[in-house]
Amino acid sequence: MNRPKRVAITGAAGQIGYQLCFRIASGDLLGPNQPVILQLIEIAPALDALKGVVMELEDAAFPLLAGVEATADLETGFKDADYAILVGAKPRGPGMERADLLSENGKIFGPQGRALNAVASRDVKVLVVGNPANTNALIAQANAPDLPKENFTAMTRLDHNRALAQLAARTGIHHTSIRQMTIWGNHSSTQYPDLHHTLVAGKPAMEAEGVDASWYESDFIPTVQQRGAAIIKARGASSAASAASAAIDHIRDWALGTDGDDWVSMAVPSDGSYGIEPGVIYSFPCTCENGQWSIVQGLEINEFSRARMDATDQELREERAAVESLL
Ligand code: NAX
Repeated sequence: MNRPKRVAITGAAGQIGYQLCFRIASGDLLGPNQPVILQLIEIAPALDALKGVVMELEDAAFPLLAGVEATADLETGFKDADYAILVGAKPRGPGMERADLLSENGKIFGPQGRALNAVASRDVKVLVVGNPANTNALIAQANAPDLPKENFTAMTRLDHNRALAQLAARTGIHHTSIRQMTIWGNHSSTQYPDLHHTLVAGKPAMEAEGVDASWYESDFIPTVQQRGAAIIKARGASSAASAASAAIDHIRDWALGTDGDDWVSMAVPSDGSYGIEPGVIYSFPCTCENGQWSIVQGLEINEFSRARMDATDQELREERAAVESLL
């Protein structure tokens, strides 16, 4: 058996954290031959609830679970972590402006970045799920100067998977036969789900049965952008199992590699590719190999896409400006 990998999760007693713990302990993150140690982090008032999660993990007797720790102390929780999934965040309260939300979250992600910098594995791979995820990742990254900048990412994989599901439903082709889906930009309503490079059963998605410009612009794009709100309306609670599943997809593909000529959507530090502002954490089409992601290069960008890619870039620049003092 391999040496156990340490996976830290913040917000571990919350609804996404609760799903993540059991999926990871059962081997869904790193495969059936990789033992894991879970390092679960919560704020002090949630430690009792977290104790219950630990008891359930013990009771599940997972063969791959080599240990569980539960703590409210960041340096204990991130010690030697190989992976850190940052889920706990401050939700938007009534009347709260975006700038307030960003600065409240800065108070969480700044200290978390500093703790990762101090005690995590020097190659810790970080995924931020807690919203506003892209800019929270930027804050954590800025506070961890000794760690590789490219190891700080944010989650748009749920949006990617939602886009696959919508296109599969429209075309009647199973999502496993759809490749090269792209979400550009911010995990917010400005995100741009792009079908211009997507293949459905090997053929261009924009020419697939049931797909035309009107459906794409007036139905597909807004449905993907607003799927989170539709789930809240139907379930009375925000997406949890699908969000945890997407977080697992994100880390698994990053660690173990993407499939052949397919790619995935990951929010990563922009290197200026496709004219996007360098430094912002922007969702690009990415391939992964040997634990490293790379942005897919050379895709042709038409005018329609350009305008939407720039709008979501603009939003990320504004978010960055709003948290400048924390960077
Ligand atoms: P919950 O409110 O169920 O759980 C959050 C947990 O985080 C709570 O148990 C809370 O005690 C804990 N927490 C808060 N501050 C913390 C801190 N400083 N350190 C450690 N733990 C802390 O929320 P849940 O539904 O699990 O959602 C968590 C976050 O994911 C939210 O910010 C949400 O907006 C975000 N999402 C992001 C998505 C994405 O695609 N990027 C999709 C799903 C989800 O909406």
